[in-house]
Amino acid sequence: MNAIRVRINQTSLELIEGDITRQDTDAIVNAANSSLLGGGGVDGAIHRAAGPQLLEETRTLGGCQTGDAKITGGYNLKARYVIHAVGPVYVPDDPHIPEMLASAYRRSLEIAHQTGIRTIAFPAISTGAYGYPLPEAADIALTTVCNVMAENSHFEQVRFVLFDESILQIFNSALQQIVQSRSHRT
Ligand code: AR6
Repeated sequence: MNAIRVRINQTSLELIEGDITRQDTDAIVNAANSSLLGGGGVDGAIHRAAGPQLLEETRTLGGCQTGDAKITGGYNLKARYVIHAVGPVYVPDDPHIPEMLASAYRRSLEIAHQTGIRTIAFPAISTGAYGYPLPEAADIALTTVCNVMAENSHFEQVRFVLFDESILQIFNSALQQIVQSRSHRT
């Protein structure tokens, strides 16, 4: 499947299969943990690609709460900034968990806007080590981002970089449903 693109307000929303560390957007988002000291998955890949200066900077930040985000430089990455977002560990039937995942996306976009970032790439936060089921996580991620895009037009491009074709398919299904329900509202 090729890239999927929709336009909401002034922003192009794009879904692609790929590696988040290789994106040339102004910022890439890290699926971090609350220590901000690195880990596996996206976090490990970003720290390896950015180089040791990234850890030097994240050490100074005092960690980050679940549902929040903090920004650093991108060092050896193409992206100028990394926004470290902390998603929740999935717990079935806990009503706070979806809100914490939405908050991780919202806070990343708030910080990006405050920094003047116009293009940003997200991974599927919480869907690896943190165990969030992909269809639910995709719906929350895309609904949150689409709502921010509908409210303001600060961003030129928001890109989701999904690690394989099956994750891209799940995000695409969620996006088609959201786009349909939005078109029924107007
Ligand atoms: N580019 C894009 N997506 C990727 C990449 C990549 N290079 N590598 C993995 N994915 P995860 P989490 C996908 O585990 O669930 C770390 O140890 C992967 O297929 O990276 O939020 C942190 O330090 C999955 O769909 O993040 C935390 O302790 C998605 O990215 C913890 O894991 C997220 O998987 C965070 O867990």
